[in-house]
Amino acid sequence: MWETLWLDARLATMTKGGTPYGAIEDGAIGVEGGRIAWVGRRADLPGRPDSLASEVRDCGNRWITPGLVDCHTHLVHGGDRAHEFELRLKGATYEEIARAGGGIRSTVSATRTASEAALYESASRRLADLQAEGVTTIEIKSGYGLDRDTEAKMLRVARRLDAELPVTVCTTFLGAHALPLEYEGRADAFIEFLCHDSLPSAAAEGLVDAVDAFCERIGFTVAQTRTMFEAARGLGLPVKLHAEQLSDQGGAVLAASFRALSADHLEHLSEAGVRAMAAAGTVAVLLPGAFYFIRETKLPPVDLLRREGVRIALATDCNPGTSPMTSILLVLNMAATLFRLTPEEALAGVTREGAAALGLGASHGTLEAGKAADFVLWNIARPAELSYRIGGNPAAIVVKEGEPLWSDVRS
Ligand code: DI6
Ligand code: FE
Repeated sequence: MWETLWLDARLATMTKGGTPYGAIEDGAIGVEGGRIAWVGRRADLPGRPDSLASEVRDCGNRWITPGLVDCHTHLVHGGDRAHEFELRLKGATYEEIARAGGGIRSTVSATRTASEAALYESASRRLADLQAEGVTTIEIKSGYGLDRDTEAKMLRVARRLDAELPVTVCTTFLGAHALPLEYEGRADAFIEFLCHDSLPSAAAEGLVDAVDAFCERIGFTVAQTRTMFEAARGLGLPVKLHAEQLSDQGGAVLAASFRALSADHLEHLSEAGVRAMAAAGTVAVLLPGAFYFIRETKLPPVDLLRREGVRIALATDCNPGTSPMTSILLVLNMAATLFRLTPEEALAGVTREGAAALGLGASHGTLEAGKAADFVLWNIARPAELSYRIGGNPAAIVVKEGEPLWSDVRS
């Protein structure tokens, strides 16, 4: 007997190679022990519904998708940058503000002074917005501490969100996000500190699932990024990279050479970068919220990524400087409108491909037997509505590991 059988649903399983969206009309999902025990057409159920599960739930012919995955966020941080936003609207550029000691550094000060409890409180509020729109798995980066204790504090908050709330959190160490004031003019020494002190101590505390860096003119060089990646490799940790966001530094090629889980942003990605990612199986994570917010005009090479078979994921990049965004559904709309992804590619980007970008492809991201019972019931007539609408939240019920955690069933 299963615990729950969800009946009378239309499933967007998001499995590859079959019908669009992996759709199953008149579908059913059996849940046992937080996992999907069975999924398929109701007609193929191995018995009468009430003989199969202790609880049978009628989905009212709603669409069900996998739980959504936000695979790139800076959810934990102190303060906000609304003031900087105001300056930018008066003409200052992002790079000018960063060079003048604003930008990331102002968030670093706010994050250093915030207590762990305050960081938990503000991050859980942002997380609640995402959960309401169906996010059940999220990646959270450090990178606003830039000293040993604050980097660890941020990652501890991320781990606590995972432990205390119905969400799966993957943590990423992003010490190489910006150069802190105390290392001004000594970037190599800062990288040394990260590799030999901050990262190993966070890893020893079990706080690190992956290692990231910001490879950019206003961030770190390819050589410094390579040093970070070598330290990660020494600790047995997978890597990913903020690459080619503002300029082409060759970061994606480097990331691919370390078999990175993902390379993210990629507006300035070269053909060589695309080919290297394709060969390495590195997922392209596109972040249309940041593209929109900084009014970038160079588009990521979506056609080339498609042609070379690079998997494309999407995420909010939720951060106070370049993407103060807590709507995963708006990401879908922006990806379709700005990057010309199809609604099916966009939905895959926050399910199957988002899970792949986190190394969770075997356990999350599609509706398949054996995977986590993370899924969302939607008040929509067709899956394309999820990327079509701007505003509004059609999520009816969000299910995390078999448990309905939020429900607003409008008939
Ligand atoms: N790229 C980004 O878009 C964010 N970090 C990064 O490496 C911006 C972070 C910030 O401005 O606070
Ligand atoms: Fe980012």
